[in-house]
Amino acid sequence: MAKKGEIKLLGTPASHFVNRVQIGLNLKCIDYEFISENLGCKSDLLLKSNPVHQRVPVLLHANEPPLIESLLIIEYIDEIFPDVHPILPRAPSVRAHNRTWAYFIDTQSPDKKGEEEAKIQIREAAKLLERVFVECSDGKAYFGGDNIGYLDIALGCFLGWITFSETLNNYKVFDETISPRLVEWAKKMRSHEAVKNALPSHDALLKHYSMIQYIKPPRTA
Ligand SMILES: N[C@@H](CCC(=O)N[C@@H](CS)C(=O)NCC(=O)O)C(=O)O
Repeated sequence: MAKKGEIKLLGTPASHFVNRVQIGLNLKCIDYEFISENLGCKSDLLLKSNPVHQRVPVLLHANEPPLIESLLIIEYIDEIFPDVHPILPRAPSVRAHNRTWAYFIDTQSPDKKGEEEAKIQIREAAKLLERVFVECSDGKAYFGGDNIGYLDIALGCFLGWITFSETLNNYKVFDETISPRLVEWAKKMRSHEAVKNALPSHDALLKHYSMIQYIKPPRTA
């Protein structure tokens, strides 16, 4: 178990990548210090800890070199704290399968597309992920089976922003007709303590969203 003050997480609460690490730390009951970062004016600590990408999350563990990349941080905490809530599947082939789909999740980026194109991409991704869910969950509640696993964390960290954008755009990312199992999964995830305590509130996201809209250049056709 981590000693008090041994783990620090550098991040911003509105970042789903940071939320991903928070879900992992919560599941493992790891006590950590959250160091809030202002991405508009990055701290020396962030620039020193992640000099190449200068992005959050960064995990600082005692005197170890800083760790970056949310999925790699999840793997790290799973390795050094293996006893409480194992995250990665044990079988190498299942691990590889999970990592493949986590990579898929992180490479879906509808940001730069038009609205209709983005909706089609989201729908196609939801269809695929529904199939992956059915395959991995084996009739149980999570990708990880009875417990939240690697893919649950990889996808679940987006639930804050998904809920927010569904309200804002009146559009369902996980829809009963396309991904009924994922609708159930999302409900279950949102009510899990480890997830609930990591996801930002609607108001926090609204504040962040308004700020981004204010500084973002207008989209060109
Ligand atoms: N692949 C990275 C992505 C991290 C990332 O994009 N972080 C964003 C916040 S959500 C960030 O720090 N952005 C600041 C910047 O790019 O300057 C991960 O999984 O940790």
